[in-house]
Amino acid sequence: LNDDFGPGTAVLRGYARDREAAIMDALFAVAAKSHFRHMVTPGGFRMSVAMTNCGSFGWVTDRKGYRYTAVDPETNGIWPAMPEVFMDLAREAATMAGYPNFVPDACLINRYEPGARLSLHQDKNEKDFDEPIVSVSLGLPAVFLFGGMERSDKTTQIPVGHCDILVWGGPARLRYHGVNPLKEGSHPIVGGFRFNLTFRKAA
Ligand code: MD5
Ligand code: FE
Repeated sequence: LNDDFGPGTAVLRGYARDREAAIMDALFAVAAKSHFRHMVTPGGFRMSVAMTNCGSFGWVTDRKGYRYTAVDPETNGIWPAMPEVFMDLAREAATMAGYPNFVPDACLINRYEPGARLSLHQDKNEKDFDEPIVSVSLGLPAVFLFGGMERSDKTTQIPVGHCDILVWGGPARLRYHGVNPLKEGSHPIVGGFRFNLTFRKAA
């Protein structure tokens, strides 16, 4: 399988297209229960990306730090269940990429509006870094920044578009990454946003 962006990575272009309508329906059903919100970083900055979660655990940030919780702090109830169409897609993509045992227990849903960005960071709030992360892009195109093991390492730009899936595991799992500010546009199905489903095994 292709690992154009280095060992442990796989890019599945357009892989989610055969179920894009079911994915968008499920996404909006999740967001109707646990709404998109702009979380605050430990340093006090409001994130430009709006987020929600589904699954047994959800990723949150506030003044106290970054962590996974079983309860949505906005509703004080559990996060919405992970839709079957999400789980099936994540497991298929992971299997295609060489990770046949991936069973995510968390799906962070990121919503980018024009200008929204994600600065360079590592994902390290999960318990086991041997578990991969599966990322599904929906809607407006974006430029993904893929760095190295240090924040100062040079980054490569990866264009990501509607229904593309990227899988990050093994030696790629802790590489720095980010997303450039989203450009204005309108996607025929998704409208003026980019959504990203980020499947993890948190616990
Ligand atoms: C996004 N989201 O496009 C990205 C997709 C996040 C986040 O980064 O933390 O919500 S996930 C990309 C990712 C995950 C784990 C490792 C690497 C990339 N990597 O090694 O580059 O909204
Ligand atoms: Fe990340």
